[in-house]
Amino acid sequence: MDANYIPFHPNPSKPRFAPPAGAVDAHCHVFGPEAAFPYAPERKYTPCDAPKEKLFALRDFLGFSRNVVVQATCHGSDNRALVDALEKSDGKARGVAVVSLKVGDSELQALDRSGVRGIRFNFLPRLVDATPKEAFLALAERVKSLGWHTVVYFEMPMLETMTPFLEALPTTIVLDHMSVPDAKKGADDTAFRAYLDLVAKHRKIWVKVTCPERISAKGPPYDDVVPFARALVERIPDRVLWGTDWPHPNMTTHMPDDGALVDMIPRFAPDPAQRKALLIDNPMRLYWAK
Ligand code: 0GY
Repeated sequence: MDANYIPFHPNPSKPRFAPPAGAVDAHCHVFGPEAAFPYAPERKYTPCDAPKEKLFALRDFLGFSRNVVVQATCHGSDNRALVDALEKSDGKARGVAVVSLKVGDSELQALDRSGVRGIRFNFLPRLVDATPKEAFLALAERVKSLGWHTVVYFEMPMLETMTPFLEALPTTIVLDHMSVPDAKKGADDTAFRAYLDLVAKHRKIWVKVTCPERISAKGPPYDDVVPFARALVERIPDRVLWGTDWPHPNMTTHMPDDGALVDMIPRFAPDPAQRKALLIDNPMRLYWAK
């Protein structure tokens, strides 16, 4: 399969906003390189190679200190590219893996030693074939004893059917990309208000205020996404995370400028104390506790 999405931005702008020292990019990926780490046969898309060296260079260029590398579906449950990145990061990266339902305890323990701190459950039909929720719950029970959390990726129209599952999960939960609200409806929409109430009620639920480029109905500079992120930062300041989502898989309309994404942070979190929580305290608590 040829690569079928737009490559990442070749030369992002230098952000005007300087992240505070110790800031964490808490959602990004490494892809391949394919010659060393082949893509999964069951993948729904083939990315361009986005190797760890490029990610680490981007981290430094944008002014971040650390990365959380999240396993994407194009690598399936083969976490070798992820583990390689963690092991070559000088302790500056932690990971979120995808594991098969048959994963053994020794594999989970090895992932833990490499710096994995969570597993990801993906509910997007365009990215994965469905897994029964009971199977995910059983996996969550197993990783709980390692102190790991679960990252759950679903989109806002699924909120009602996802709620009992989220309530049943025994771990801390991190929701990807604000669960992709409908930007056209605005942050006062009933569904997003219900979402805010749900995440405020359950202290185990965290949210990534990421992916304006995926959520926006208007495109750059993604003004229509700011009210969603801001509402979350205000409502659950100690349970929000921020990340670039580099190299932005499956962007078909345009490729974001990572520097411009960093420049959105003060709009999401206008107060320096909010930004310290978002960029340092929260991700450090979740990913660098041990
Ligand atoms: C993301 C989002 C996407 C891709 C994946 O696992 C994946 O392949 O998550 C997407 O297409 O929305 O988290 O980068």
